[in-house]
Amino acid sequence: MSLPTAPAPTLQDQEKQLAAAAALRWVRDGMILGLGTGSTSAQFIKQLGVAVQNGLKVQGTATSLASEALARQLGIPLLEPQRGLRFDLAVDGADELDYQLRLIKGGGGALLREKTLETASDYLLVIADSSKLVPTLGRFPLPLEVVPFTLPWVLDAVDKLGGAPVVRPAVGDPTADYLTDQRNNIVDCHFGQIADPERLARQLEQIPGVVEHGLFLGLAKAAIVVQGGQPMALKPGE
Ligand code: ABF
Repeated sequence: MSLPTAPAPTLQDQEKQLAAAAALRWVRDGMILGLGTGSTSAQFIKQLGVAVQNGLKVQGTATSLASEALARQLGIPLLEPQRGLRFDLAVDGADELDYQLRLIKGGGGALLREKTLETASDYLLVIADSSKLVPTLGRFPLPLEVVPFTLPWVLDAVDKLGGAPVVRPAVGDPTADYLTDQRNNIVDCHFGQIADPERLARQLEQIPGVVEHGLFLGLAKAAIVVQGGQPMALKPGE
C-alpha cells in the first residue's frame, strides 16, 4: 500500500518560502522579533524555528494566536506584551504593497495586533510573493476591525465613503460572522483603486467603532518580493 503524498508546492508557495529564507538572513543573535501572521509569515516562523533549534538565540512576540501556537510548537521563546517592549525587527506578510511600501493587511484578520507590534518595531520587513506588488492599492478588499456593537453604523459610514462594505463570514460557516482574536468583526471594504491611501486612512480613523484599518502607511522599511524566482529587496520609493 502506498502512502498518500503531500501535494507539490505551487509556484506561489515556493516564492513565499524564498522570501522567508531571505528574511531569515536579516535576523541576528539576541534580536527581539515581531512575528507576523499568514502563510508567508508561517514559512518564516518555521524556518526561524529550525534556526533556533540549531542554536540561534532570539525571542519574539506573535501577531496572532495562530502564529503564537506555531512559534511555541517550534520552541521559539515568546514574550508577553509588556510596557517598554520594542522589537528590533518585525517580519510579516501583506495582502498588497505598492512601490512606496504602503500596505493593505488584514486578510488574515490579524491587523490590530500586527499594527500594534509593527508600530513598536524599529524595522518592519515585509515578505511577499510576486502577486502582492501592485502599482496602486485597492484590488484586495480593505479590512477594518470593528467592535460588534458599532457594526451597523460603521457599515453606514463606509457606504457613504463608497467602500461597499461586507461583513466577513466565519471560515466554513457563512451564517456566522468571522471574529478576530479580540472577538471583533472584520468588515471588508471595496473602494476600488485607492488613489490617496493617506486621506482614506484619516477618514476611516474618524469612524467610531473602527478599532483599526488595514492600511499600513509609513511603517514598512523594506520588503522582500520574489520575482522571477529571485528575492528582490525593495525600499520605499525605489
Ligand atoms: C498577514 O497575512 C496579513 O496582514 C495579510 O493579511 C496576510 C497575508 O497572508 P499570506 O502571506 O498568506 O498571503 O500578513
